[in-house]
Amino acid sequence: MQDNHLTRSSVLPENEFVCTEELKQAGHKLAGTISVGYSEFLTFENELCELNYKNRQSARKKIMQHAQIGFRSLRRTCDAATSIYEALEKNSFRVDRFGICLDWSMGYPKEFRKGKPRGTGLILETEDEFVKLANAAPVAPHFGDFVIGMPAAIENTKAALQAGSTSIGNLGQYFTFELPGWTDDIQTTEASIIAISLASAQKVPVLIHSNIDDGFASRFTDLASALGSVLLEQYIVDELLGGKVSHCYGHTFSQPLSRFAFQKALKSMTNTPGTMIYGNTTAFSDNDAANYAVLAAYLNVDIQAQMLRPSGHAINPVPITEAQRIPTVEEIINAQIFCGKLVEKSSDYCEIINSHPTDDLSNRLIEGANRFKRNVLEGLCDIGIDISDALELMLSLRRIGAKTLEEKFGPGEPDGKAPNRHKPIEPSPVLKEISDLAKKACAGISSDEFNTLSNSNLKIVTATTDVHEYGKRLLEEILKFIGLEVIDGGVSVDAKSLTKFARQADAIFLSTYNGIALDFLEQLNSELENQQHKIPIFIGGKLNKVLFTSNSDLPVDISNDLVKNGAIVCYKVEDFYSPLAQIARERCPEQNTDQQSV
Ligand code: B12
Repeated sequence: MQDNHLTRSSVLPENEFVCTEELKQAGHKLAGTISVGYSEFLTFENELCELNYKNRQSARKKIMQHAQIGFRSLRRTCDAATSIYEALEKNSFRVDRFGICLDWSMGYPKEFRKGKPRGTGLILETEDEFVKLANAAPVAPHFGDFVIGMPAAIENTKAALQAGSTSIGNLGQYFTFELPGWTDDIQTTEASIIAISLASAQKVPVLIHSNIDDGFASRFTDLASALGSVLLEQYIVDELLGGKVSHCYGHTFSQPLSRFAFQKALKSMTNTPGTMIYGNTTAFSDNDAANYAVLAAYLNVDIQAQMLRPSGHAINPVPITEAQRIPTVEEIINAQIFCGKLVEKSSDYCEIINSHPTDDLSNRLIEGANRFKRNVLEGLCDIGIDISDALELMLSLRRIGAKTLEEKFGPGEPDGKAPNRHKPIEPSPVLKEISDLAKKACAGISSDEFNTLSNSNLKIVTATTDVHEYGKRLLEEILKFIGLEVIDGGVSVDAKSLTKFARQADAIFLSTYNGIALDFLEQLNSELENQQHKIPIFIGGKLNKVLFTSNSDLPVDISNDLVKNGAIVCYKVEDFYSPLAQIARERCPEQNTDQQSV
């Protein structure tokens, strides 16, 4: 939705929807035949569900550990689960839960999956494979992504429950993720409501997981809005659908004080234990030693927060190689042992911490979050959205999107100069990180390139192939600094839509991370050829792919293939300066001569 003037017909032009009550009933009916299956973890721990386990450990102030596993093949993932569990046990540590990273192609219903773009994640073909994976070790299986919130929500939730999982997500993804070629957001919403109702009608509580960084949080400019999104999801899942939503945050929380305060605020707003706190992975670079410092820094905040106020979240030591590639089993084990030891060695830090500044910030966040929730619900009600109807509310939030939601309903003081027109209660650390990166990159442009480009009138369309949009935002900041016109080609675009934007532009800047760079480029080239539009394509991000012929299942670099297909490959933003300046010179040789003579 581009239009900032909200009306019911601009948000929900359809006349009527399936009644949410019917969807809830459908979920409850399914619960008559689908129930939480055998679980190696629950049997080992003598518990009925992960929620009970989390509450038990929190009461003992025992800090839990989460490990994310992200390989393509089932065999490799099962072997990894067993080895990680055993290695930690041998070292007297415990990995409490495994985050299972399904591939995004798993988000399509099975009958539509064939031929769809694949990322780098795990693909499970049958329900038995879910069971095998979930029980590869006595560790809680967390089906965190591409289950709830996706078109395949019902079938994937069924399989996850039957595999003994009692923590299933990811509602955050519902609000922001697009599957290429899938436009039926009503089906996605209906399937998600049925899946949430199925999970919530189980005999034992099932956590409806939501990673807010996958959702609106990473797009909001204010941490109070991010916390407000937690309240809105609680309203939808707990109040309207009778479930138990459980939140994860962390990727983008790079400042210790706000990371700590956010945990406190979150804890005071819910009785349901959180799933996990994600690592501040945006701070990793290609320097291993520096990455260990990043790991220790964010883990220590999370350890102290859990010691002071256990919120049931497991903490997540992300392997230090994560920014470079999918980590190996050994790297996951090292990070887990590092974490276990850090917990052991940091037991009474909270005694030396002055918590007043965190308390203040936490209170400001809570106040702002409540205001945001109120503003959103009242604002939607005013334009005729039935906010007591989960389907209408979910669909409206998704279609309106983070930017407009914050512009319209942001909790801070109105401020025309602020990015989303409100002065943030507490600015999201992402804003500062991107602007720091932009400043650094701008320092690297030569005055000749700067002059050539800023006088060139080139128009650049920026876009991403998937949810990762920081690279795009960074590029936009730099392009605007240079004085070039930016056309927003969108986030998670498909090749066809991008081609439309490209017609008004002189170059495409594409940022891509999910292992589909080559397939996307081939489609884009063919769309551009159909339109007989020749335009340079700059491409950057994570330029890899899991090859069909691979026997390692790990993604390999495909930069050379991208070059063969005509793209200008950029490993860092600075790589675009010289080739773009060259394009500017070729387009307008006179201007170039003028400049040289200045
Ligand atoms: C932040 C992040 C997220 C956030 C994104 C938030 C947002 N709104 O953007 C969230 C949490 C949502 C997320 C989700 C996922 N992520 Co992620 N994510 C990352 C992370 C930590 C940082 C990427 C980033 O934005 N960096 C900041 C940018 C500014 O820096 P940069 O990437 O170094 O880019 C530089 C250059 O490449 C260049 N550049 C980038 N693009 C372009 C384009 C042009 C034209 C030019 C000139 C330059 C340029 O500019 C930068 C500065 O020089 C990386 C790991 C890492 N540390 O890199 C994983 C990573 C990219 N994610 C990954 C995965 C698998 C996922 C998920 C599929 C996981 C899941 N199962 O849910 C989902 C995505 C699902 C989907 N449908 O898209 C993998 C990709 C695996 C691969 N291809 O090998 C990574 C590498 C993590 C890993 N090691 O497994 N993620």
